[in-house]
Amino acid sequence: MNPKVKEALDKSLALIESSVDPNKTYLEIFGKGGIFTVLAGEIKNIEPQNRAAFGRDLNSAKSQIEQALHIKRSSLVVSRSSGFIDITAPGKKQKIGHLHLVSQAIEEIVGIFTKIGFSLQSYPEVDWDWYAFESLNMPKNHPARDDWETFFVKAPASSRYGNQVLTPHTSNGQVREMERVKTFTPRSPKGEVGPIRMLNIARCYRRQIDVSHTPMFHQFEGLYVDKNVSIPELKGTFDFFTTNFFGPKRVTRLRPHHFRFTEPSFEVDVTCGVCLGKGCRICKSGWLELGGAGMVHPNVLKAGGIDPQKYSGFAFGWGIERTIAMKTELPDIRLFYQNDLRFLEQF
Ligand code: FA5
Repeated sequence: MNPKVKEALDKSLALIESSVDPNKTYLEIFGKGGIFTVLAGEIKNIEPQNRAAFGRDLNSAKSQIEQALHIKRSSLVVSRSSGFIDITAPGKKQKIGHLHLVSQAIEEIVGIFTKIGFSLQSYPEVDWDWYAFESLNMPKNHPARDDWETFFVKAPASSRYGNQVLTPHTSNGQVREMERVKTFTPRSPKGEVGPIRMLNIARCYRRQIDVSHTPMFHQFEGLYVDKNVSIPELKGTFDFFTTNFFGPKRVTRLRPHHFRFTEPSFEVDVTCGVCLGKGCRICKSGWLELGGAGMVHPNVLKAGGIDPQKYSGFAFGWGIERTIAMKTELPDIRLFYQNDLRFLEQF
Protein backbone atom coordinates (compact mmCIF):
# COMPACT_ATOMS: atom_id res chain seq x y z
CA MET A 1 0.00 0.00 0.00
CA ASN A 2 1.19 3.50 -0.79
CA PRO A 3 2.89 4.85 2.38
CA LYS A 4 0.86 8.07 2.35
CA VAL A 5 -2.39 6.09 2.10
CA LYS A 6 -1.17 3.72 4.82
CA GLU A 7 -0.41 6.68 7.10
CA ALA A 8 -3.88 8.21 6.53
CA LEU A 9 -5.52 4.83 7.12
CA ASP A 10 -3.70 4.30 10.44
CA LYS A 11 -4.54 7.84 11.61
CA SER A 12 -8.20 7.33 10.70
CA LEU A 13 -8.40 3.96 12.47
CA ALA A 14 -6.83 5.46 15.59
CA LEU A 15 -9.39 8.30 15.55
CA ILE A 16 -12.23 5.80 15.22
CA GLU A 17 -10.81 3.65 18.02
CA SER A 18 -10.93 6.53 20.52
CA SER A 19 -14.11 8.11 19.14
CA VAL A 20 -17.21 8.67 21.23
CA ASP A 21 -19.06 10.40 18.39
CA PRO A 22 -18.75 8.44 15.13
CA ASN A 23 -20.60 11.14 13.15
CA LYS A 24 -18.05 13.74 14.15
CA THR A 25 -15.20 11.32 13.40
CA TYR A 26 -16.69 10.59 9.97
CA LEU A 27 -16.49 14.30 9.17
CA GLU A 28 -12.90 14.49 10.43
CA ILE A 29 -12.00 11.78 7.92
CA PHE A 30 -14.33 12.29 4.96
CA GLY A 31 -15.61 15.86 5.46
CA LYS A 32 -14.23 18.96 3.69
CA GLY A 33 -10.57 19.18 4.81
CA GLY A 34 -10.78 15.69 6.34
CA ILE A 35 -7.79 13.30 6.37
CA PHE A 36 -9.07 11.15 3.57
CA THR A 37 -10.47 13.97 1.45
CA VAL A 38 -7.12 15.81 1.45
CA LEU A 39 -5.29 12.62 0.52
CA ALA A 40 -7.71 11.82 -2.31
CA GLY A 41 -7.11 15.33 -3.67
CA GLU A 42 -3.42 14.48 -4.08
CA ILE A 43 -4.11 11.96 -6.83
CA LYS A 44 -3.55 14.67 -9.42
CA ASN A 45 0.11 15.01 -8.23
CA ILE A 46 0.82 11.28 -8.66
CA GLU A 47 2.74 10.23 -11.82
CA PRO A 48 0.26 8.97 -14.39
CA GLN A 49 1.71 5.44 -14.43
CA ASN A 50 1.17 5.12 -10.61
CA ARG A 51 -2.34 6.66 -10.44
CA ALA A 52 -4.30 3.44 -10.86
CA ALA A 53 -2.42 1.73 -8.00
CA PHE A 54 -2.89 4.84 -5.82
CA GLY A 55 -6.62 4.78 -6.58
CA ARG A 56 -6.90 1.10 -5.66
CA ASP A 57 -5.10 1.77 -2.34
CA LEU A 58 -7.47 4.68 -1.64
CA ASN A 59 -10.53 2.46 -2.26
CA SER A 60 -9.19 -0.31 -0.06
CA ALA A 61 -8.42 2.17 2.77
CA LYS A 62 -11.84 3.78 2.39
CA SER A 63 -13.69 0.50 2.80
CA GLN A 64 -11.56 -0.44 5.86
CA ILE A 65 -12.37 2.93 7.46
CA GLU A 66 -16.08 2.62 6.71
CA GLN A 67 -16.18 -0.87 8.19
CA ALA A 68 -14.38 0.34 11.33
CA LEU A 69 -16.93 3.19 11.65
CA HIS A 70 -19.82 0.75 11.30
CA ILE A 71 -18.42 -1.53 14.03
CA LYS A 72 -17.87 1.50 16.29
CA ARG A 73 -21.45 2.72 15.82
CA SER A 74 -22.88 -0.73 16.66
CA SER A 75 -20.67 -1.11 19.75
CA LEU A 76 -21.79 2.30 21.05
CA VAL A 77 -25.47 1.38 20.65
CA VAL A 78 -24.91 -1.77 22.72
CA SER A 79 -22.89 -0.12 25.47
CA ARG A 80 -25.27 2.87 25.71
CA SER A 81 -28.32 0.68 26.30
CA SER A 82 -27.45 -2.06 28.75
CA GLY A 83 -24.06 -3.19 27.63
CA PHE A 84 -25.64 -6.49 26.59
CA ILE A 85 -28.17 -7.46 23.98
CA ASP A 86 -29.88 -10.80 24.29
CA ILE A 87 -30.62 -11.43 20.65
CA THR A 88 -32.62 -14.55 21.54
CA ALA A 89 -35.14 -12.59 23.66
CA PRO A 90 -38.64 -12.26 22.02
CA GLY A 91 -39.39 -8.79 20.61
CA LYS A 92 -41.86 -6.40 22.23
CA LYS A 93 -45.34 -6.99 20.79
CA GLN A 94 -47.16 -3.94 19.44
CA LYS A 95 -50.48 -3.42 21.18
CA ILE A 96 -53.14 -4.00 18.53
CA GLY A 97 -56.59 -2.45 18.97
CA HIS A 98 -59.87 -4.00 17.94
CA LEU A 99 -63.17 -2.93 16.42
CA HIS A 100 -65.56 -0.97 18.61
CA LEU A 101 -68.29 -3.26 19.93
CA VAL A 102 -70.92 -1.49 17.83
CA SER A 103 -68.85 -2.23 14.70
CA GLN A 104 -68.42 -5.85 15.85
CA ALA A 105 -72.21 -6.15 16.28
CA ILE A 106 -72.82 -4.60 12.85
CA GLU A 107 -70.56 -7.23 11.26
CA GLU A 108 -72.42 -9.98 13.11
CA ILE A 109 -75.89 -8.64 12.20
CA VAL A 110 -74.95 -8.29 8.52
CA GLY A 111 -73.60 -11.87 8.56
CA ILE A 112 -76.88 -13.23 9.97
CA PHE A 113 -79.22 -11.39 7.58
CA THR A 114 -77.15 -12.03 4.46
CA LYS A 115 -77.55 -15.77 5.15
CA ILE A 116 -81.28 -15.38 4.47
CA GLY A 117 -80.94 -13.23 1.39
CA PHE A 118 -80.95 -9.65 2.75
CA SER A 119 -78.43 -7.29 1.19
CA LEU A 120 -76.87 -4.30 2.88
CA GLN A 121 -77.82 -0.90 1.46
CA SER A 122 -76.77 2.53 2.58
CA TYR A 123 -78.92 5.67 2.58
CA PRO A 124 -78.25 9.32 3.53
CA GLU A 125 -77.66 10.25 7.14
CA VAL A 126 -78.97 13.75 6.39
CA ASP A 127 -82.18 13.25 4.48
CA TRP A 128 -85.32 15.03 3.33
CA ASP A 129 -88.43 15.21 5.49
CA TRP A 130 -90.21 13.34 2.67
CA TYR A 131 -88.13 10.16 3.15
CA ALA A 132 -87.88 10.40 6.95
CA PHE A 133 -91.57 11.16 7.59
CA GLU A 134 -94.01 12.13 4.88
CA SER A 135 -93.54 9.16 2.53
CA LEU A 136 -93.94 6.98 5.64
CA ASN A 137 -97.55 8.07 6.00
CA MET A 138 -96.79 10.82 8.54
CA PRO A 139 -98.29 14.02 7.13
CA LYS A 140 -96.87 17.41 8.13
CA ASN A 141 -97.75 18.44 11.70
CA HIS A 142 -98.89 14.91 12.54
CA PRO A 143 -98.38 14.41 16.32
CA ALA A 144 -96.69 11.00 15.70
CA ARG A 145 -93.65 12.91 14.42
CA ASP A 146 -93.02 14.19 17.95
CA ASP A 147 -91.99 10.66 19.02
CA TRP A 148 -88.89 10.97 16.86
CA GLU A 149 -87.60 14.18 18.57
CA THR A 150 -85.83 15.21 15.40
CA PHE A 151 -82.81 17.45 14.76
CA PHE A 152 -83.65 19.71 11.82
CA VAL A 153 -80.80 20.97 9.64
CA LYS A 154 -80.49 24.69 8.95
CA ALA A 155 -80.38 24.43 5.18
CA PRO A 156 -82.64 25.44 2.32
CA ALA A 157 -85.79 23.33 2.08
CA SER A 158 -86.82 21.60 -1.13
CA SER A 159 -90.23 22.50 -2.54
CA ARG A 160 -90.74 18.81 -3.33
CA TYR A 161 -89.09 17.04 -0.37
CA GLY A 162 -89.35 19.58 2.47
CA ASN A 163 -86.73 20.26 5.16
CA GLN A 164 -83.51 18.37 5.76
CA VAL A 165 -83.18 16.35 8.97
CA LEU A 166 -80.58 14.23 10.72
CA THR A 167 -82.26 10.86 10.14
CA PRO A 168 -84.08 9.91 13.37
CA HIS A 169 -84.52 6.32 12.16
CA THR A 170 -83.39 4.03 9.35
CA SER A 171 -86.95 3.87 7.98
CA ASN A 172 -85.94 6.71 5.60
CA GLY A 173 -84.38 3.86 3.57
CA GLN A 174 -87.74 2.16 2.91
CA VAL A 175 -89.07 4.33 0.08
CA ARG A 176 -85.54 4.99 -1.21
CA GLU A 177 -85.03 1.20 -1.49
CA MET A 178 -88.35 0.75 -3.32
CA GLU A 179 -87.27 3.45 -5.78
CA ARG A 180 -83.84 1.82 -6.22
CA VAL A 181 -85.22 -1.66 -6.84
CA LYS A 182 -87.87 -0.32 -9.23
CA THR A 183 -85.11 1.45 -11.18
CA PHE A 184 -82.91 -1.64 -11.40
CA THR A 185 -85.59 -4.30 -11.94
CA PRO A 186 -85.79 -4.82 -15.70
CA ARG A 187 -89.22 -3.66 -16.80
CA SER A 188 -91.41 -6.64 -17.47
CA PRO A 189 -94.69 -6.35 -19.44
CA LYS A 190 -96.57 -7.09 -16.20
CA GLY A 191 -94.70 -4.39 -14.24
CA GLU A 192 -93.15 -6.89 -11.80
CA VAL A 193 -90.69 -5.58 -9.13
CA GLY A 194 -88.39 -7.08 -6.59
CA PRO A 195 -88.40 -9.00 -4.40
CA ILE A 196 -86.87 -6.44 -2.03
CA ARG A 197 -84.75 -7.77 0.84
CA MET A 198 -83.01 -4.71 2.27
CA LEU A 199 -80.87 -4.38 5.36
CA ASN A 200 -80.12 -0.74 6.10
CA ILE A 201 -77.73 0.00 8.97
CA ALA A 202 -77.01 3.62 9.82
CA ARG A 203 -76.46 6.23 12.49
CA CYS A 204 -79.62 7.89 13.78
CA TYR A 205 -80.08 11.06 15.79
CA ARG A 206 -82.67 12.14 18.36
CA ARG A 207 -82.87 14.76 21.07
CA GLN A 208 -82.72 12.18 23.88
CA ILE A 209 -80.21 11.12 26.52
CA ASP A 210 -80.49 8.77 29.52
CA VAL A 211 -79.47 5.20 30.41
CA SER A 212 -81.28 3.73 27.41
CA HIS A 213 -81.04 6.67 24.97
CA THR A 214 -78.11 8.41 23.29
CA PRO A 215 -78.45 11.39 20.90
CA MET A 216 -76.54 9.41 18.26
CA PHE A 217 -77.22 5.69 17.99
CA HIS A 218 -77.45 2.99 15.32
CA GLN A 219 -80.45 1.14 13.95
CA PHE A 220 -80.71 -1.81 11.62
CA GLU A 221 -83.74 -1.84 9.42
CA GLY A 222 -85.08 -4.75 7.42
CA LEU A 223 -87.53 -4.44 4.54
CA TYR A 224 -88.97 -7.40 2.70
CA VAL A 225 -91.45 -6.82 -0.14
CA ASP A 226 -92.80 -9.50 -2.46
CA LYS A 227 -96.10 -11.13 -3.38
CA ASN A 228 -98.06 -12.67 -0.50
CA VAL A 229 -95.65 -11.75 2.32
CA SER A 230 -97.21 -12.73 5.62
CA ILE A 231 -96.80 -12.20 9.39
CA PRO A 232 -95.46 -15.77 9.97
CA GLU A 233 -92.53 -14.90 7.63
CA LEU A 234 -91.85 -11.81 9.73
CA LYS A 235 -91.92 -13.88 12.95
CA GLY A 236 -89.70 -16.57 11.36
CA THR A 237 -87.15 -13.91 10.37
CA PHE A 238 -87.03 -12.57 13.97
CA ASP A 239 -86.64 -16.07 15.41
CA PHE A 240 -83.78 -16.77 12.98
CA PHE A 241 -82.06 -13.54 14.01
CA THR A 242 -82.62 -14.10 17.73
CA THR A 243 -81.28 -17.65 17.92
CA ASN A 244 -78.24 -16.68 15.82
CA PHE A 245 -77.46 -13.46 17.68
CA PHE A 246 -78.51 -14.20 21.27
CA GLY A 247 -78.29 -18.01 21.31
CA PRO A 248 -80.72 -20.93 20.93
CA LYS A 249 -82.41 -20.46 24.31
CA ARG A 250 -83.84 -16.98 23.58
CA VAL A 251 -87.23 -16.56 21.89
CA THR A 252 -89.22 -13.61 20.54
CA ARG A 253 -92.80 -12.45 20.87
CA LEU A 254 -94.87 -9.78 19.09
CA ARG A 255 -96.93 -7.23 21.00
CA PRO A 256 -99.51 -5.03 19.24
CA HIS A 257 -98.27 -1.46 18.77
CA HIS A 258 -98.86 1.52 16.53
CA PHE A 259 -96.59 2.99 13.84
CA ARG A 260 -97.96 5.16 11.03
CA PHE A 261 -95.93 3.28 8.42
CA THR A 262 -96.92 -0.31 9.27
CA GLU A 263 -100.32 -1.96 9.65
CA PRO A 264 -100.59 -4.04 11.75
CA SER A 265 -97.64 -2.88 13.87
CA PHE A 266 -95.75 -4.68 16.63
CA GLU A 267 -93.15 -4.22 19.29
CA VAL A 268 -90.79 -7.19 19.22
CA ASP A 269 -89.60 -8.58 22.56
CA VAL A 270 -86.90 -11.13 23.28
CA THR A 271 -86.65 -13.21 26.44
CA CYS A 272 -84.23 -11.85 29.04
CA GLY A 273 -80.79 -13.53 28.93
CA VAL A 274 -80.59 -13.76 32.73
CA CYS A 275 -83.91 -15.45 33.60
CA LEU A 276 -84.86 -16.73 30.09
CA GLY A 277 -88.41 -15.39 30.41
CA LYS A 278 -89.21 -16.22 34.04
CA GLY A 279 -88.91 -12.63 35.28
CA CYS A 280 -86.02 -11.26 37.33
CA ARG A 281 -84.64 -8.08 38.93
CA ILE A 282 -83.19 -6.87 35.58
CA CYS A 283 -86.14 -7.42 33.24
CA LYS A 284 -89.08 -7.61 35.72
CA SER A 285 -91.41 -9.29 33.16
CA GLY A 286 -89.03 -11.83 31.60
CA TRP A 287 -88.99 -9.89 28.29
CA LEU A 288 -86.82 -7.12 26.82
CA GLU A 289 -87.94 -4.84 23.98
CA LEU A 290 -85.93 -5.27 20.77
CA GLY A 291 -87.65 -2.72 18.52
CA GLY A 292 -90.53 -1.98 16.19
CA ALA A 293 -91.92 -3.95 13.25
CA GLY A 294 -95.01 -4.50 11.14
CA MET A 295 -96.51 -5.10 7.73
CA VAL A 296 -95.66 -2.23 5.35
CA HIS A 297 -98.58 0.22 5.13
CA PRO A 298 -100.19 0.39 1.64
CA ASN A 299 -99.58 4.16 1.54
CA VAL A 300 -95.83 3.57 1.97
CA LEU A 301 -95.80 1.06 -0.88
CA LYS A 302 -97.68 3.61 -2.99
CA ALA A 303 -95.16 6.35 -2.08
CA GLY A 304 -92.43 3.99 -3.35
CA GLY A 305 -94.35 3.40 -6.59
CA ILE A 306 -95.33 -0.20 -5.71
CA ASP A 307 -98.86 -1.48 -6.17
CA PRO A 308 -100.24 -2.53 -2.73
CA GLN A 309 -102.88 -4.67 -4.46
CA LYS A 310 -100.15 -6.88 -5.86
CA TYR A 311 -97.39 -6.66 -3.25
CA SER A 312 -97.10 -6.79 0.51
CA GLY A 313 -94.13 -6.68 2.83
CA PHE A 314 -92.80 -6.40 6.34
CA ALA A 315 -90.34 -4.01 7.93
CA PHE A 316 -88.54 -3.77 11.24
CA GLY A 317 -86.17 -1.29 12.88
CA TRP A 318 -84.13 -2.04 15.99
CA GLY A 319 -81.46 -0.18 17.94
CA ILE A 320 -77.99 -1.74 17.80
CA GLU A 321 -76.76 -0.34 21.13
CA ARG A 322 -79.82 -1.67 22.97
CA THR A 323 -79.52 -5.03 21.20
CA ILE A 324 -75.89 -5.34 22.37
CA ALA A 325 -76.92 -4.24 25.87
CA MET A 326 -79.46 -7.07 25.94
CA LYS A 327 -76.82 -9.59 24.96
CA THR A 328 -74.18 -8.41 27.41
CA GLU A 329 -76.49 -7.18 30.21
CA LEU A 330 -75.17 -3.63 30.12
CA PRO A 331 -77.00 -1.24 32.42
CA ASP A 332 -76.28 2.02 30.54
CA ILE A 333 -75.82 2.43 26.78
CA ARG A 334 -74.08 5.81 27.20
CA LEU A 335 -70.97 3.75 28.05
CA PHE A 336 -70.57 3.00 24.33
CA TYR A 337 -69.63 6.57 23.57
CA GLN A 338 -67.56 7.67 26.57
CA ASN A 339 -64.33 6.36 24.99
CA ASP A 340 -63.26 4.78 28.28
CA LEU A 341 -60.69 2.12 27.36
CA ARG A 342 -61.34 0.24 30.62
CA PHE A 343 -64.83 -0.43 29.23
CA LEU A 344 -64.03 -0.82 25.52
CA GLU A 345 -61.12 -3.24 26.05
CA GLN A 346 -63.48 -5.78 27.65
CA PHE A 347 -65.08 -6.58 24.28
C1 FA5 B 1 -88.59 3.34 15.02
O1 FA5 B 1 -87.60 4.05 14.94
C2 FA5 B 1 -89.20 2.74 13.82
N1 FA5 B 1 -88.66 3.35 12.64
C3 FA5 B 1 -88.96 1.24 13.82
C4 FA5 B 1 -89.75 0.50 12.80
C5 FA5 B 1 -89.19 0.22 11.56
C6 FA5 B 1 -91.04 0.11 13.06
C7 FA5 B 1 -89.93 -0.45 10.60
C8 FA5 B 1 -91.79 -0.55 12.13
C9 FA5 B 1 -91.22 -0.83 10.89
P1 FA5 B 1 -88.63 3.36 17.63
O2 FA5 B 1 -88.71 4.82 17.80
O3 FA5 B 1 -89.38 2.53 18.59
O4 FA5 B 1 -89.14 2.91 16.17
O5 FA5 B 1 -87.09 2.92 17.67
C10 FA5 B 1 -86.72 1.61 17.39
C11 FA5 B 1 -85.57 1.19 18.30
O6 FA5 B 1 -84.49 2.12 18.16
C12 FA5 B 1 -85.89 1.23 19.79
O7 FA5 B 1 -86.53 0.06 20.21
C13 FA5 B 1 -84.49 1.32 20.37
O8 FA5 B 1 -83.86 0.06 20.37
C14 FA5 B 1 -83.78 2.21 19.38
N2 FA5 B 1 -83.72 3.60 19.83
C15 FA5 B 1 -84.65 4.57 19.65
N3 FA5 B 1 -84.22 5.74 20.17
C16 FA5 B 1 -83.00 5.51 20.69
C17 FA5 B 1 -82.02 6.32 21.35
N4 FA5 B 1 -82.18 7.63 21.53
N5 FA5 B 1 -80.87 5.73 21.75
C18 FA5 B 1 -80.65 4.42 21.52
N6 FA5 B 1 -81.52 3.60 20.90
C19 FA5 B 1 -82.67 4.14 20.47
